[in-house]
Amino acid sequence: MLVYINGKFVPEEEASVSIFDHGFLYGDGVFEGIRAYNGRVFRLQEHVDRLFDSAKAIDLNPGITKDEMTEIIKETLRKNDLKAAYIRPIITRGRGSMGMDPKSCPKPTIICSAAPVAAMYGDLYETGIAAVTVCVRRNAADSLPPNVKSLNYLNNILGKIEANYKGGDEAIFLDHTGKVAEGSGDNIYLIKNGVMYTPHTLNNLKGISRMVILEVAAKLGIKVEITDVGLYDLYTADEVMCSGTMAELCPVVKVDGRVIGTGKPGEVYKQLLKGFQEETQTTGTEY
Ligand code: PXG
Repeated sequence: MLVYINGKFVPEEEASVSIFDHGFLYGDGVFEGIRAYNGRVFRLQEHVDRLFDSAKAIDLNPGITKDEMTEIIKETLRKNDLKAAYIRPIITRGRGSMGMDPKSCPKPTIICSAAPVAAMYGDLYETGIAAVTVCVRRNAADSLPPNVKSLNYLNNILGKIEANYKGGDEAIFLDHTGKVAEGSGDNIYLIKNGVMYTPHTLNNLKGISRMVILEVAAKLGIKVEITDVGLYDLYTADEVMCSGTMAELCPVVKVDGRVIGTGKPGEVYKQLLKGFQEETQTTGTEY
């Protein structure tokens, strides 16, 4: 694979960053996870906007324009002749001295790589996944805001480790006040009596798949309430599901051992999945 790094495309074996890059030393940087389907990048502009918003939130000047970043993403796909792929642009604080102060980093590092993808939950889309809530809380909005897609994913990784030990396919994070936040790499929804509920984005990432799911729900005439969600709401839901660029839309049929609804992917899930797939398969930016 050819990888973009600081103005050049090089074979991946030759792409390297300094061990003094603050992205490596401190997780000081931001990234995106984007998909291409059928030769089109899905919601490209939204991803580039979020990348730049993440950078803004951590006071990181990318040193390139959004148009330039957009072109780098498309060129990475063209150079690797990929029609369906996962794309990962990264902006780090760049090389600096030891010591966390970003003042020692004059120039950000810009990277973009792409690779073929496999469904994140394998065959589990047919049967649904089991999720478990984890002890570790989602970063608070007044710490590292969960809206920042930063290179520091340790909060998410700690949740994932805990879910692995507990035998869950995915972790569900609560925030510090006990409200449901999100999964380790996806947003959460529940259906009760035909209404869809999902948390506000103060305690989770403003998922681009989430935006698409809300659009699809509106088109289907499904009533949506963006509101606080508690454990009780999840345990007593008719359906639970999660969405993300990697996860796409995935049914959750167990939460903390409680069987959700019938224990099978529900009817609302199936309708939303169809609408979501129509979007991913037929829309996007050509390259
Ligand atoms: N919450 C979190 C914490 C995420 O990391 C989402 C929600 C869903 O957002 P999008 O915009 O993708 O609908 C994410 C996205 C990976 C990987 O490498 C993780 C994500 C996306 C792509 C790749 O594990 N998470």
